Amino acid sequence: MTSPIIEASQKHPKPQDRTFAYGTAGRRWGYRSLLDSVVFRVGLLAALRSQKLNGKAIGVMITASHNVPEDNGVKLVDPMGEMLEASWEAHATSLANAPNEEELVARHEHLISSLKINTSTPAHVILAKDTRESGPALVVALTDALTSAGAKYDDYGTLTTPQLHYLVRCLNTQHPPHSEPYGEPTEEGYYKKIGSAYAKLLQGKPRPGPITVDCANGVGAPKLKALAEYIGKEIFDVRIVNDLVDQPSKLNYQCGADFVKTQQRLPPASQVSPLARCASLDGDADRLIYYFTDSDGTFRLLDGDKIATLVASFITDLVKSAGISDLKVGVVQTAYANGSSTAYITKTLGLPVICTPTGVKHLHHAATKFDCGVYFEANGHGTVVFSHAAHATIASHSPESPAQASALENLQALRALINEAVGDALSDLLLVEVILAHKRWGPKEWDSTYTDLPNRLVRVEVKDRTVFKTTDAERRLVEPVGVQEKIDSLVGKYKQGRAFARASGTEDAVRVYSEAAERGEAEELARLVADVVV
Ligand code: NG1
Ligand code: ZN
Repeated sequence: MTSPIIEASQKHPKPQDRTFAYGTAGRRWGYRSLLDSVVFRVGLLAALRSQKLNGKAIGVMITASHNVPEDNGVKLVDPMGEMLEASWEAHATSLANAPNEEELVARHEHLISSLKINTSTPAHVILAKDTRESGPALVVALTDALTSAGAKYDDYGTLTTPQLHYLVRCLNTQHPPHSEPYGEPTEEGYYKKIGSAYAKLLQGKPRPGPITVDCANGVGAPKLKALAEYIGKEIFDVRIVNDLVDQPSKLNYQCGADFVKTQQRLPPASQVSPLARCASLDGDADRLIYYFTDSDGTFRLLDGDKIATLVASFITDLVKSAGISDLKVGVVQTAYANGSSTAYITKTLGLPVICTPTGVKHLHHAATKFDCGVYFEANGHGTVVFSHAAHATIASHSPESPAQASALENLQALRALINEAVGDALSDLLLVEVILAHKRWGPKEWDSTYTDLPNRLVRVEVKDRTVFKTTDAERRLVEPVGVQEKIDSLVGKYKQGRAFARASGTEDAVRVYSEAAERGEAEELARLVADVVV
């Protein structure tokens, strides 16, 4: 008898000449025809993951984030809304690379026995996609796999990546031993949760003026509209640009968080007056960056580092004002964080900083070491996580004055506003708006907290990026032998110089980053390091 998996898999055959690997942020393998078999096989793994975890809901998101419209990708979401446990990435790679149906079934069965999976446990998978043209066909590959594996699934249609993470966490916290559900497991529940926390935090505060948000022509546009409708124009006056979701070729084109961060300029569609607050999301709305033009027309970027410092300082003040003394706030960054931000956090805010390798899974994990861990990549992906102890303290602390009581209430509302499961551009946007209103700051006051060191990021094409091996949170190369010494001697020649080279986890290239006291020097240093690497 042919197994249902073999039969279903024959409709989604693997291209013979390809090898796939689970990347730093899920998988991005371009073109739909290549991804069809990958998504099918990820579906099989999602069902196994759910069975392994006693039928907990597992999420599958089809998106390629900030990448070009022709790309697509697929990511698994673990029960508490986190990214897939690292040890399972190898299983994804193994299934994705099985050369034919028989081998796929053999590897699938091997996983069942080696991971001791009880296949009579009902599996539950929830799925969503972004607005890419290839999304619907990939959903067919996914649901074919889930059906063939006998898994129950719910298709939530088009969502932002963080909305799917939110839903997974809600579904898995509805019942004991969880004492309170994360939220209602619906899209409306998401708007309700973060929208009402936002309204609560703005009570008695100056109404924020209008904000222009570039939605990268992606899924963030309709979702931000829905959120804004829920909250109401009175306190959330958002002007949306780049919302052409019915023109898939426009996704992330000349717009979006990645465009603005790498080009350091306004998206052409944004026509804004000086000192007006602007923000950009990426294609699946998990990254957020702010910016504005100064009175003299200069473009000023308020990136993930600026968001992290703003959030960390606000929470620190709130904790203090609430009279809580034993809650340790810390910040997690990567090597791409601007040196000025790190100095500001440690010297001015007096908070500890941990540096991790690139990729949010590393940052998220390190952030859980603090009672309150704030993590952001410079590119705008990040959030805040609270430990169990911190949640308990915030829920049960007794204030000793009306001022303490009000700070505590704000801290409690902040917990509801923040999407702890994953970096979430919509929730982060509301968070920044709240903090600016509380501080009575415009973008210029925020920007003036510290001045970024001039920096440069370049992409270097190399013959084989796998020969580049790093240590010290990717800040130093151990291989190829001798290259780090050359970088060190170059860096030593520049005032406030810092540079590193590492292989990209998502593209076939090496990235070189440099910083120095002057713009020209930062650029020269990047060029020289790139020459050493190539
Ligand atoms: P790689 O390609 O490994 O540098 C890029 C970003 C990461 C992260 C991942 C996943 C930079 C320099 N790198 O990783 O921060 O966002 O993509 O999307 O921005
Ligand atoms: Zn993204």
